[in-house]
Amino acid sequence: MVAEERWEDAMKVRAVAGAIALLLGLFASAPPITAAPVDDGYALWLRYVSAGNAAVETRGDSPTLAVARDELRRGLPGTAGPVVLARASDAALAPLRLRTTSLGDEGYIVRRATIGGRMVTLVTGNSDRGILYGAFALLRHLGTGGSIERVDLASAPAVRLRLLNHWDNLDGQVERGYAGRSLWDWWNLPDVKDPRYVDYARANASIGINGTVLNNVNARAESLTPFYIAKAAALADVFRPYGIKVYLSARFSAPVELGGLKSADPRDPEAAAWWKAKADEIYRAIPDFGGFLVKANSEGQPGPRDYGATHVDGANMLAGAVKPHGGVVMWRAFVYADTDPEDRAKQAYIEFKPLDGKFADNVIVQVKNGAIDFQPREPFHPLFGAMPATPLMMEFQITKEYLGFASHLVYLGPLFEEVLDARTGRRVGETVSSVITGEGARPRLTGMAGVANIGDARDWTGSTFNQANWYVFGRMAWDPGLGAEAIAREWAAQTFGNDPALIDRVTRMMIASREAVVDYTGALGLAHLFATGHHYGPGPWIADLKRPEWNPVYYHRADRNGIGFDRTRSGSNAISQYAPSIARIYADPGKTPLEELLWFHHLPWTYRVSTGRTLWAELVWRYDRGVATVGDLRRQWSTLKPKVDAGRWEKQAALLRVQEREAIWWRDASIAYWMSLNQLPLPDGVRPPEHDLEWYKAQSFPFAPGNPH
Ligand code: GCV
Repeated sequence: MVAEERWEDAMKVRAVAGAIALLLGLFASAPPITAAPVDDGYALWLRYVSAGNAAVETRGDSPTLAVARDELRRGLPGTAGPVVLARASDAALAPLRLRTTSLGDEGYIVRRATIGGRMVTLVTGNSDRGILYGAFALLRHLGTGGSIERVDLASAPAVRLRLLNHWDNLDGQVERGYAGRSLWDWWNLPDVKDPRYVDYARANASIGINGTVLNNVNARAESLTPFYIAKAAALADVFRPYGIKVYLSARFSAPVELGGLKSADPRDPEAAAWWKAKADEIYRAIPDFGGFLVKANSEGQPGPRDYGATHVDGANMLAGAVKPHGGVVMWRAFVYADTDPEDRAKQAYIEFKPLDGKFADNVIVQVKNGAIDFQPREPFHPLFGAMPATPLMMEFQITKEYLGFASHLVYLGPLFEEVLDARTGRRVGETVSSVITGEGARPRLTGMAGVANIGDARDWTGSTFNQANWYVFGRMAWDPGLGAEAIAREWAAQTFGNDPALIDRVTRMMIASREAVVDYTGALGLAHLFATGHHYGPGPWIADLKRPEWNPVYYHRADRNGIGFDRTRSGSNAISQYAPSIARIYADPGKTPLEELLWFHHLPWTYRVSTGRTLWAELVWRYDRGVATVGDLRRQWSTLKPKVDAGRWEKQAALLRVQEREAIWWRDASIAYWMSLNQLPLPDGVRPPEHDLEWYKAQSFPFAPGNPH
């Protein structure tokens, strides 16, 4: 039983109790018989307000149709009138002459229609999965204030692979996970199938997510043993009716570690045969297994380069193993090497660009949104648009490794939108979004992955607002053009209720929150200023780590005179990896957007930026703006106390207190450090840091969550 049902039951008990009290004339003085249950956020955005026994009919029979029907019965008001779920190929729909070709195999139509002489609400698609997505679209329509009498929806997903990437380890720890431990109870699987897996699948299906990579990209070979394949198969069985395929991260050296081979060289027929046999074995257990995700030759992971082979050799060899079964290989482009003195931001492009057009047709290259690593802001990755003959898949990070973990309220919609809308300059009108949706290209694999922020925390993601990041990822993967604000509004309506004033306020808070985290962690294109390992809190002074590009000083390059990473021709020339029209903008500090200025330029502290302030004054101004915005978030949230249940309101209020305190910490620590370098006074009227630099440097957080071990 899920929370909303418990909540509904409890409310029914309360209603009956209230009626009895009223009858006895005791209403005003009687104490409540049951206390209102605390809303723990478990129900996510699937909190249907007027559940009843709506007449929902399915024409045809399948597990997917059954779950679509059950969801509608759970969520539609009893007055909804007949709702019919039918495949587009159903003869009864022929007179309607529906245009279903463009729906593909996952799109849906939801509209009023006369079927068999009866006016009904029709939910249809070319497949049962399409119908399932249509059912959720109908519930969303109602949950955001739409009426069933005028429903008229049609939609198809923009990309084929809409995947969560779980960085979950087999021991239950989640790398960069801040919402408890892994949902997967590997120990008790396959026998114990936690009912929560069904709710996970429902939530994902409701936003169009159709695949999940179960294990960390820093993979253990053991996840490919029969013992773990059986466990993955059990999860696949639960997820299948919801249109969700299971994928696994594959450790490239598994043929050596599990198979006892001498080499995992992709050109070695023995290694290829091992993978083929392994794929066959997996498909026997999971007939619709999606395929492999691979992190190769990156941060110590094994890969084809260990043998002098290329990423193409590695990816194509694995692709050959899954191809007969219809599987895919998602090969990550997140590579950089400590032996390479080249600017880290350039390394993936240097390695992958020459491989364009060489990958097998069931390989898709998975590229992070920016060239470094999921920073609060990064310019779009230069590979987007630069590999026209290769399918590229977006990788966003939903879990907020560098954005205050699960503690800070940061809505990622504006970040996703900014990247997707970026023009590549390579072809007329081309954007990052059109690259990943494959617009204008021959039909090919397309996809978007999000590193999951889900754990076994009761509210799944560590806070109510983090749920919005899961939600916006799914919605944007379905339709990158929806817009961050529109998605925030629909999430707020379904999560907190359809009160326009509340939705306005929550949406404003969400939209403001992204720029706030950029401001208080380091604006103007600064990046990677985080404390070591866990990446929580400021560490711009760190300079003693083994690899140069692990040190914040590598990224900001600040000294007495200036700050920023020169990526123009006088520096690393990373700008040359962008299309000439974009590179020309980035070459000129006067034209580079302020938001990206120090990503591309090393400038004197006294440099005057477009606002009229000096660089130093602008940076300080933005730290203060970030702190002020968080203060404002707190104030806005406090006005919503009467409109939000106590359970969720109190937790968020406490987290906002943490965020305000930590925004101040970030600001003060950073300013103290920059002042130790530039020796400049603070602009007039600006509050000095509370402590001296040594105090900030002395802070340590040995047990911060999510840190790999
Ligand atoms: C899974 C960053 C993170 C690592 C992560 C890596 C990756 O470096 O800090 O935890 O490893 O990205 O995306 O592979």
